[in-house]
Amino acid sequence: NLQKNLSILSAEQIELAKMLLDEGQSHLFAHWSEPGVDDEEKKFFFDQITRLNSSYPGGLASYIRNARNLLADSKTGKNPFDGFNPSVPSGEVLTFGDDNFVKFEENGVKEAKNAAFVLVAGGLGERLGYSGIKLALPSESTTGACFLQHYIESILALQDASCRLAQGPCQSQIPLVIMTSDDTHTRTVDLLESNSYFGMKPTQVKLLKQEKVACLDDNDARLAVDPQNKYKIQTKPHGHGDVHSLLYSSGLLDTWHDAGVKWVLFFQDTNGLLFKAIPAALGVSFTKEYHVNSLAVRRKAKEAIGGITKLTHTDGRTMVINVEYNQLDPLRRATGHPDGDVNDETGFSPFPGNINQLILALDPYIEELKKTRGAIKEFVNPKYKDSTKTAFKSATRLECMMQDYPKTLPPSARVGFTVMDTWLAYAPVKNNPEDAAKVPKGNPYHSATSGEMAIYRANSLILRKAGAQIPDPVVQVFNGQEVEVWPRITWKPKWALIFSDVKTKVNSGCSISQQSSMIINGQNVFLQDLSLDGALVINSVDEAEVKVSGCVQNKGWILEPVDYNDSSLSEEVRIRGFKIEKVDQLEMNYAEPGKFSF
Ligand code: UGB
Repeated sequence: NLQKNLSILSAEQIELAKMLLDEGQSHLFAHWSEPGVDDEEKKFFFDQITRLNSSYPGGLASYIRNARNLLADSKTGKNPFDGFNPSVPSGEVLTFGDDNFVKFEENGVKEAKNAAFVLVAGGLGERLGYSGIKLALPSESTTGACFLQHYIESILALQDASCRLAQGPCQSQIPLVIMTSDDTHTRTVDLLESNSYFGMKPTQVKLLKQEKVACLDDNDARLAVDPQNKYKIQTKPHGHGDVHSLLYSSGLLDTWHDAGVKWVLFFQDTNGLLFKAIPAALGVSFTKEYHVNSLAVRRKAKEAIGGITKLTHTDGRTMVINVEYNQLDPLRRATGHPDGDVNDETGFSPFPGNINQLILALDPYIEELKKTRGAIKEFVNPKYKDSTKTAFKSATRLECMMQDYPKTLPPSARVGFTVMDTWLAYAPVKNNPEDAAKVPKGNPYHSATSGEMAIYRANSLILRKAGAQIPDPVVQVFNGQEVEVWPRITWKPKWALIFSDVKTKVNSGCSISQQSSMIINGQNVFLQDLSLDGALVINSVDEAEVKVSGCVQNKGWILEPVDYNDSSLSEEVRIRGFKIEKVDQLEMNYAEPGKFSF
């Protein structure tokens, strides 16, 4: 069939066709029509093959060969950790607010002008069941600011703070790369454009779109033909590990190097707390000269996040790497720990939980990618029809994860990690309400409800640590999840990035009741002996210096539980299980430069 169609193909397409035949893919052409029939579709087929070929390091032939090897390993049940013994690695364990933490934060802010940020946002978040892109989801409901707005405002605040500390002129514009996919690209562009890039210069933001990879029908790695279209290969996402090959092929890393960038910070799409942990973690990377620094939190045994593990091979090799939660338990059992991954006397697993926030030193990163072209160790997870492992229930594909980057590094690489307080660093929004409600008691829900409540808790605890009187939370149930409800306090990142900012802006005479809400939307706002029982909103331009004191009391904003199934409500409200009823508030606006007291 292909022979008959050769006349309509270009020389390049004929080369690709030969490669496919050499790699055992003749079935792809078995049902092709005669020349003159479906010629356009045949061109589309080769357009797709060209894309699949160019977007994979080493091309489609490598993909097929890698797949064959990994599928053979999977069939024989080869243990990817064969010969490795897991142990708990050592890293930097930080406690919010102590001297060590404060020192790292200050170093981190200084260093931020030399950073570039990379946000992986190609995932659709099927588990969350939200129909929009996750970056557009409000991170909390007092301001309604979405995750992307919060991230961009945090990066801009870091940029300004870092430049203020620089000796001499500083024109730094921290670059932001967002990795998208066909599932998220257009909506990410729309979100940025319709919001004027949330204050960032459009040239500061680059989008890199990841391509999906070919699906595989059998253990011989025969590519799967789309059931709806015989001229199309079925594809599925390859995973967030693609970010490394995309950065490499984009040429951005060299541009950054030339511009003086030293650190690349990778992060995920829905963690509203993350930027509270970034300055200290960057300070650790800088101080310890880490080539790789993974942010981690204490993790409950069997909690569905990967564990940072030291693997020591019988031949002496060692690496510090994330081991996914479903592998850590069997690995422990297979290496003399019959209980598997269990909590120790602290009530947590001794293996810190990977939150997939990586800080890489740029120069060694570039060196490594020159060797690997950004290819990351892959895995395959076929669902077999039966125990003979000869047929799949549905087509599978290779996958890769960004945190597997250290797997190819030489032993000389300085790979470390930084454990942060969970309340400060990690509250992702990943699970839909029904699944969240089924999470075992004591384990985190990772839902829109818990993600929002975690922001209020963190802000309350930070103010408390700075000396303000903040009462204990009350427990409420939303969408079947029991959560702590603290005062609903939010602030713009430029108000306070690090603990010492908070300490200069809040004095110990302040008190905020549990029913209160407060939004600080301004840079130079100082809370002095403020007593708040109600709702207070402060809006001020950067050139205004506002001192807020005295007693503010009003009916405030009420958290009202809502029914998840109430289709009259927006999806954003339903997935968190409550809405904020704005009954009464004091709103103060300072639109002019000057000094003001209230
Ligand atoms: N993502 C992409 O950009 N492209 C893709 O193809 C897939 C995802 P998930 P996951 O935080 O607790 C990770 O689906 O992969 C983006 C770690 O592997 O939310 O199940 C996507 O948009 C795990 O070790 O998470 O698990 C999102 O921003 C643990 O750290 C990000 O990748 C876990 O996250 C993560 O995708 C966690």
